[in-house]
Amino acid sequence: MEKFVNQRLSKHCCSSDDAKTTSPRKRVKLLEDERMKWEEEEEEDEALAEFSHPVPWQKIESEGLDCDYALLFSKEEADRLFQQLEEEVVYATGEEAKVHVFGKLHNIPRKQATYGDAGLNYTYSGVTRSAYPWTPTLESIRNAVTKATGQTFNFVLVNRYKDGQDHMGEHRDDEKELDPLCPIASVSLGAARDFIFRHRDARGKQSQPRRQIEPVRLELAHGSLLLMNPPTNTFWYHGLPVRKKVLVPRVNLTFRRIAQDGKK
Ligand SMILES: O=C(O)CCC(=O)C(=O)O
Repeated sequence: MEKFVNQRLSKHCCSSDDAKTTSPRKRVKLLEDERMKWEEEEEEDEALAEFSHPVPWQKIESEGLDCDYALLFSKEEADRLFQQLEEEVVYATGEEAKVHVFGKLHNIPRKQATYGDAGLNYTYSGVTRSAYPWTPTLESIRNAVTKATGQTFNFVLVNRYKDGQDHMGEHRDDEKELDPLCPIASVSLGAARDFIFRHRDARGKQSQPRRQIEPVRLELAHGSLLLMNPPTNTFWYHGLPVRKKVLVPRVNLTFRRIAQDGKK
């Protein structure tokens, strides 16, 4: 390693002419500057190596839809993370577990929790939720997602589906406080579930959809990461339909970046 460092330093640094004309003190200074520059380059290389962590990304595209999908965690890692989340996450109860639809409070067909950086709020489905401080497991999953994508996140919405009866209706995550340039990173643990995107212009009555655009159907596996890149959530709704044959639970984490004016 030292040999390599020296080779790189001598390549960048003092030619034999420099060596003749530069004072020893100045030469030491030059060498120090070069070493620091080299160390910075080395850190950048390491960071890039992390982003090119061998995640076998799969591209999913359609008109205005841009997603990346990968298995981020091995089965063993995903099993362990699922168990840890079952112990750590505190889900909302009572009024906190309801959403506003057409002016009325409704129970939601799953459990929810919100975690994130101090002072962050998120408003969706007519309710505002503040972030609990990150748990160790949520923070370590967030860091793994950042390593794999190069994106940073300050908030996560946790959804727990006890079985295939629990579900989520079609919606777009297009709230104004979300950073529009940041993808939403969705990590799934537990039961594999179907996940369906529908273009906003193809919604409406089945008999008369406004435009014929095929829905995009995925199965989100245990340990998977789905990146919904902009502008996907402008044009496409997504939802998690009922699947009566699914008998085991699933936990989904959607990591988001809330713009700082989303703070209290
Ligand atoms: O559970 C899922 O995969 C869907 C989650 C979702 O759509 C959301 O959090 O907005």
